[in-house]
Amino acid sequence: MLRPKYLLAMDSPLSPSTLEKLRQRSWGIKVGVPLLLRLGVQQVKGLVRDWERVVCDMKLADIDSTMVNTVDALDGLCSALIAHALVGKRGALDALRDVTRNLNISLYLLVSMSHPGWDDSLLGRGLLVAKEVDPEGLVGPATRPLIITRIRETFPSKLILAPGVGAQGASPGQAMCFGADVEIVGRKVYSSPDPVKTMEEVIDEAERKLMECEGATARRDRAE
Ligand code: NUP
Repeated sequence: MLRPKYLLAMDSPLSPSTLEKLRQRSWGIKVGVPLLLRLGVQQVKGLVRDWERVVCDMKLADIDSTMVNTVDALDGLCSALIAHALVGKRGALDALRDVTRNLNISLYLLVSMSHPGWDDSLLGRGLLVAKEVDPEGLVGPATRPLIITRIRETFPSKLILAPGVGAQGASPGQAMCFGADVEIVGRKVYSSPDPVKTMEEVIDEAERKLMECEGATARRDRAE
């Protein structure tokens, strides 16, 4: 079995040596507004230079020209970019779709959020917009795994990323059991006294969970 895939949310800077050890254990790194405001684009670029996947979590939700301008200002930092699906396609995500395609940046659309106040009556619209825009991936809440299953049913073969593991209460591996490909973990790792050990523990726990749920699926399939 492949090791569970983790995207490290680095919302607070980690030392280059710790980061290098985490790189060897992670699927990718996610950077966003707090880190970019603290360090600036060029310094962040230096920090994540060796990472194959750098996901810029700008949660873009604006008109077309402002979103395109933001991509330009990111100056080649990102291999993937997160935007809100809810802003819709015409006059917004259509231009972002074009510019990310031209620059070979993956576009991940956020269709449901992990915090308690998010209203999932909006999910239908988010999924509809995502169908129209055809992103490379979707972002949905590890904290509500049944929503992950709905996203998976709508997009059987697209990448699904799930934030909320650790500090927000989702347990490692749960979202993957419900259909996510990659789980996102931030504070639990970067605020730990030993981030590398904590990341390993998270991945080990996810692996055990996945073995359990894949075993359960196989038993169910045999019973049918
Ligand atoms: O719905 C979302 N929830 C969420 O936490 C969408 C996100 N992109 N995130 C991001 O995932 C959030 O901004 C943070 O960078 C990361 C989760 O971090 P933590 O709760 O594991 O510290």
